[in-house]
Amino acid sequence: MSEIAKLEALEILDSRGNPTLAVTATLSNGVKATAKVPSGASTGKREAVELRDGDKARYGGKGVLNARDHVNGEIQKAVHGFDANNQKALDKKLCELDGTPNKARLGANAILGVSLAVARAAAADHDLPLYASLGGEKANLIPAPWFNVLNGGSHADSNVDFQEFMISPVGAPSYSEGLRAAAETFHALKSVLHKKGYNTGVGDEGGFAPQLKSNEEPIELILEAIQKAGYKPGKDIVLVLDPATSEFFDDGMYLFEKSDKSRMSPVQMVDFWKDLLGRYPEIWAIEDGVAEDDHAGWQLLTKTLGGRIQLIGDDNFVTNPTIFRQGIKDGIANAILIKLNQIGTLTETLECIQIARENGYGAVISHRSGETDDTSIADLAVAAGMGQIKTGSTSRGERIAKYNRFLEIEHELGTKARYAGASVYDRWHKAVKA
Ligand code: 2PG
Ligand code: MG
Repeated sequence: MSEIAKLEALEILDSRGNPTLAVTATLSNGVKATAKVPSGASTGKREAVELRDGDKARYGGKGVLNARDHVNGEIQKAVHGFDANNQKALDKKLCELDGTPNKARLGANAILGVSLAVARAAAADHDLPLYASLGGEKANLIPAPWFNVLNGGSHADSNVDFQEFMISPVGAPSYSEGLRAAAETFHALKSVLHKKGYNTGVGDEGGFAPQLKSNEEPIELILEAIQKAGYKPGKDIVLVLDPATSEFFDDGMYLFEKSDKSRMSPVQMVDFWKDLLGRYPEIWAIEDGVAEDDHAGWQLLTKTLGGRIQLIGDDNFVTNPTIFRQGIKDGIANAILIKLNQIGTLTETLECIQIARENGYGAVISHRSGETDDTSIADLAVAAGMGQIKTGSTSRGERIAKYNRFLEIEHELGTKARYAGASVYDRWHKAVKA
C-alpha cells in the first residue's frame, strides 16, 4: 500500500496570467505527481468556491496563497498516511475536513489540486497512464473533440454576445485525422476572416475573436471555412454552440449587450434556437442555450429541441451530483458538461458522469477558459468513455497540450484505439431523424 507522504502546493499562473495552484503529491515510496488547477470566467453561481486571497496588493486580489497554505498545512496534516489508492475515501475526507457544502473554507482549488495530484501519483505508482488507472483496461475510446474556433462573450473583447462557436470532426476515421481536419479548418477560417478584413487575433480559448456584424455571422464564416478546407459541413464536421446565456440574462430577459442591445424573453430565446436550427442543420449541440436561473426556459428548451439535438447543461448543473439529479427529474437538458473544478473532487466528478450514463444523458468533459499545461482532462475523457470533450481551439499551448495528449494516447493504444466520432454522430443523428 502506498501512502500519502507529502503534499506541496505552489502558486503558479494560468493561461490568463492569473494565479492558480500546482499541487505535488509524494507517496511513501517516493513516487510523485503534480496536478494544476484551472479557472473559469463565465462561472455558474453554484460552483464550488475558488478561494482567492482578496488582497488587492497582490494580483488584484486574485492571489491563492491562502489556498496554497491550506494544502501545505491543514490538508497535508489530515491526509498524511492515507492510502493513495483509495480515491473515494480521500475525497470524502477532504469534503469533511472543509465542512461547508461548497468547499468555501479550504477552497475548491486547494481540494481539487490534492484530489487530482493523488490520483496522478496513484497511477504513476502502478506504472499506468492516468486513463488506464481511472478507466481500466477497456478504456480505449478517444472522444470527438469540440474545437472552439471563434470566441466571444466573456472570453473575447469583441461585439459577439455568444461565447463559443465550435467545430467537431465527427466524420473523421480517427482522432488524429479529426484533429487534422479541425486544424486545417482553423487555418481556413483565418484566411476567410483575413479576406473580409477582420482581425485574426485570438481569444481566451484560442479561437479568433473579431468584431462582427451579428451573433450569427460566425456560423456563416465557419461553414465557409469548413468547405474551403475541403470538408463537408454537417457530415465531416458539425457545429456546436455555447452561447453561455447566463452571462447576459438579467431580470428575466436576455440582453444582447455586446452587439445590438436587443432583448429577448425566454420564450423568444427558445424560438430563436428553433429558428436557427431550421436554418443551420449543421448545428449538433447547444450548451447553456438558456440561463442557469431560467428554470422554465430550460424546461421549454428541452421540450422543444431535446428530441433533435444535444442540449448540454453547464452553468445550471455545475458538475454537482445533487443538482444534476434534480435537473434530470425536472426534465432539463439531455447532456451535462463536466468540469472538475466546478465541484472540486475527482470522485464527485466521476459520480456525475455515472449519473449521466445511467440516465441516458450525454456527458462532455470540459476545460476552463483559464487553463494550464495540465492534461488530466484528456485522460479523464478516455477513462469515462462518454465520447466527447471540449478543450479549446487548435491554438494556444494550454489547449494544444490536451489535444497532443490524445495523440499520445491514440499512439499508445495502437490498434485498440477507437475514435468516438461515428458513434456520437449516430446517436444524435438518429435523434434528429426521429
Ligand atoms: C464554459 C467554459 C469553458 P469558463 O462556459 O463552458 O469553455 O468557460 O471556463 O469561462 O466558465
Ligand atoms: Mg459553458
